[in-house]
Amino acid sequence: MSCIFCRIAAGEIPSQKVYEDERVFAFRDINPVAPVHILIVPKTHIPGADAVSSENSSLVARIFEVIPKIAATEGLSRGYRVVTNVGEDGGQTVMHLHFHLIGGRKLDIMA
Ligand code: DGP
Repeated sequence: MSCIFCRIAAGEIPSQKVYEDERVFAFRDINPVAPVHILIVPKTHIPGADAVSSENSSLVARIFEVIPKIAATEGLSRGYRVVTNVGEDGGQTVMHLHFHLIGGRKLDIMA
């Protein structure tokens, strides 16, 4: 298994885990841009948001069920941002679907 996020989700590479269930894994970003910066990933490999289909979209739904739970645990009652980058122009550097949960400060307007 060569995908780094597959290996993190499998526990093969250490991470600061914040949530795990049968299908979803969440851990702190190694390069945080805000006081709270968590990555939420499916345990199953999906290359990116451009590879979501009727076959795997239930995993995305599950991730969006989990996000508010993590946000509450992290104390993000004032709000937060959920971002997924897609492809080179979108700034995606890890080709395993992941959602950035960012918060803990007032965020700038996005470019
Ligand atoms: P993106 O640019 O959207 O593909 O985001 C990838 C993010 O993944 C980036 O913010 C840094 C983070 N990241 C990359 N490698 C690791 C790692 O090994 N551990 C952790 N915790 N985060 C990583």
